[in-house]
Amino acid sequence: PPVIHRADYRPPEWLIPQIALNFALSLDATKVQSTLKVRRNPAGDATTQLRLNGDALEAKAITVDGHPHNDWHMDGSDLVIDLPGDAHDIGIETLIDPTANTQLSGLYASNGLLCTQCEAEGFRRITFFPDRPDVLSVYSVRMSGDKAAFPVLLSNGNPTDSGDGPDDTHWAEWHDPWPKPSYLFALVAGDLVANRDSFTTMNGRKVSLAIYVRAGDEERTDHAMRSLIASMKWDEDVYGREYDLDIFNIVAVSDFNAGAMENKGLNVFNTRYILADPETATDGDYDAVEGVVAHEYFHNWSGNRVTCRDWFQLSLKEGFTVLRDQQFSADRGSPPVKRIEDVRVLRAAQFPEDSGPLAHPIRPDSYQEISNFYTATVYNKGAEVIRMMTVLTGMERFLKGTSLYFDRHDGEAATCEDFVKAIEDGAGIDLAQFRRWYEQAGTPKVTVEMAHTGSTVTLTLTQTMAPTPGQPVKQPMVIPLRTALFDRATGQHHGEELLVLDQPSQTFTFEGFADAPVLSINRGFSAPVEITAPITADDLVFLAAHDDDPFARYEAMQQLIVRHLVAAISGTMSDAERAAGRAAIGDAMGAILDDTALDDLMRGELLILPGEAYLAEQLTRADPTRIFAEREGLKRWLGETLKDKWLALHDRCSAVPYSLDAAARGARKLKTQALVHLAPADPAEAAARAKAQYDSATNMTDRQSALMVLCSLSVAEREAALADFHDRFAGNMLVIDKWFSLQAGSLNPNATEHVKALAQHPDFTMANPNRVRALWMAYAVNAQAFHREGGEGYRLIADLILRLDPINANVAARFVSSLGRWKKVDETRAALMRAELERIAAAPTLSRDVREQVTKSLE
Ligand code: B3K
Ligand code: ZN
Repeated sequence: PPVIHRADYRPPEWLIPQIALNFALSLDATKVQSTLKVRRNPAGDATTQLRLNGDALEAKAITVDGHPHNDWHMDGSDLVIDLPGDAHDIGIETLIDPTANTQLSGLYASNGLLCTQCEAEGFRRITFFPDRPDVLSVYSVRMSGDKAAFPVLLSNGNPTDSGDGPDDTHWAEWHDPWPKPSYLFALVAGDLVANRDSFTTMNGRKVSLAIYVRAGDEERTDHAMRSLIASMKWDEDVYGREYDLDIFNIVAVSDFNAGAMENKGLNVFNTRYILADPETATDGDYDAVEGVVAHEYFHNWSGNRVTCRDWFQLSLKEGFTVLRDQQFSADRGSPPVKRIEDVRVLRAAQFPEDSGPLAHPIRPDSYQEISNFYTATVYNKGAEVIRMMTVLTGMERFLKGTSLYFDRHDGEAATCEDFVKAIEDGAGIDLAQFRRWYEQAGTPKVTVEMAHTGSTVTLTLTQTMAPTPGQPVKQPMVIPLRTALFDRATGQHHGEELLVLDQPSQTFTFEGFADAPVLSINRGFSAPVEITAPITADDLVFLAAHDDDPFARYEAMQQLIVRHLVAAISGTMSDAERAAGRAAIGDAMGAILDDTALDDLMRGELLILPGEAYLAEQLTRADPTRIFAEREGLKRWLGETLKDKWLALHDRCSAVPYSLDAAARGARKLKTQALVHLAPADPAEAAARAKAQYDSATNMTDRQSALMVLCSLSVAEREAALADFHDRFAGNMLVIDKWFSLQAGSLNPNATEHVKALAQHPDFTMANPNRVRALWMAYAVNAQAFHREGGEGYRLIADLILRLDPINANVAARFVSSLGRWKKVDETRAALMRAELERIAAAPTLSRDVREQVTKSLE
């Protein structure tokens, strides 16, 4: 497949100021009549041909300026029309089968509903068009269809007219006044009910809000509606952004490749990010709904009003919008807890990307299939890069920069460079060297040395960055590190300072220290880097108890455990060292369990053990089952050693009644931590408590965590609870997805056997991405099962990829990275993983999506 390079960007040759679309809707034969006003782009290359992208489309009838036109041909899947003049009206008819569209890109059917997903290149599966984000058009849409099958007809913008047609049909017309790229087009037709509300904007515009779902689901949309209203207000208050249409609609569909989509005025969501009530959604689900609703709403400015020039600029909208939704969620809840959660995601999902075969800068230089670049790097690291700008400038100056950005580029298709320039101009900062964060892939490593002479402390910071594919040599980055030096005696620090490392190596001095201080560095995770610093285990225990930056407390706890486990996994640890290491961790955890000044949500964060993926990142090459065994061993030891405290904690928290406030959520989080630590230490006690918690649960958080613990144990209560859960929620597929995930992601030694059986369960289907992810993604990240000896886990995932690829290439390609980690595991496993990648590569037909990921993973 061809490689597309960022450097090859050319402006479009033709512009399409207006498009009118007329849909004759039907589940298996929808007729699309498209009328384009095309104008030669003065800034484009001269040509007499108009190239319109298509994908699996056949052109039925083509007219130019109202007359049938024969001067056209197909070039691959593109339609190329010869045009004599500078301005024409083009008419094109296509016929599509939404039911046969299992890729869920373009126009497809989901349970009798018709809906669209056009980002990135789905519009070309609906009609022929210059399907690139820098061609902005005003859309007029007309839909007609059977009244009973499609009582609700929605598109972007405002409804302008509607009426009845012949033979029990009806029609509706919509007009979107804001020019937009084709990836933001949307249409929904089906039998839906709406939860309605309204929002009055800062300038007094009343906006009608509606969340459309299947009948029966509307009771579970209140949280999403509250989140939407809060997002609209927050974007006004913080970024000064007002909504710009009279209506804002959201539709929830159960078959969806991604989480949600920010189509102008008509967001389409995966049901899992809309529906929530206490009985069926966990606290984590509530947070996810709030975060994704906000994210899509925020795209109205960061993405829609200012869009991307080309797909290499994806992080322009995604990194910035992730930062915005993170800031919003922090403001709505606990800022430090939110920061810790975001860093945990970054370390678990993005750091491995940066150190693996698919590493790419947040602004990639090339791609074969753009769908493969909706990654943790573009999204989450993209957000970290912009967050560093806020660290360097302060929020107030940063917001001057973003206001300038929105003003300067409103209505345009912009680049990452435009964004950086606007921050430079608006915030008054030089980001020349900082731009390397857009250019270089990889996670920088910073090594710290500390010297103390007289009353002077000297810190020497050195940065390095490992080579990544296509980037053998790296240039030094700008790394802002919030730093404090603590007096051991007083437990206080001398004021936080921002150290900006921009050389390969740099020295910073501090005066006034009679004794060598304790170093607290990268506080708040001010830079997305790995730090190696001379902080003893005692210092980490000190920081875990005393640091006034909550993130730094968490980080000290993580480092204490990471260091211990890394030494244990590497086999460089004596029994005495193991005992001493465990004792230090046990003391620190005991102190956290006893600390009355801590709120329970934060306490929960401090008690969570570092994840296996992050541990693997710390090791050049490791046996994943050793990582698992050492981590479980420590958990068991903590369960035994602190048993009374875990039991007391579980008792205390079990007495807290259900509510969504922070204290009650904190209590639920701690109940889970208590059971998780007790399970390996005293399975009978943990099983009894988990069963009681399950049986008396009034909410999904308690029920799911109890079931997770039961599921991990080989106890009698396990089967009964799983059967009860399935019966209780039969038909509610979002909850059945939890039932699949719990079993597939379980610590249970028979997880692989369970997964193989579940793949045959009547509730499982390869046609639904949520179901596929619930079972198989949970399995692919379950290290002890996926990496089981003999390579069965690898074979199962390779089989899945091969079977899923023809059905849904986008989702299939997401599974390749699990096999692509072969360089990080022992050689026996590496060979087995490679063999599976080679088996996939040898398949006679592969999608571009899977082909690109597999080829890169084998290099
Ligand atoms: N912009 C969409 C992503 C769609 C995924 C396309 N493969 C969701 C989001 O980031 O808001
Ligand atoms: Zn987004």
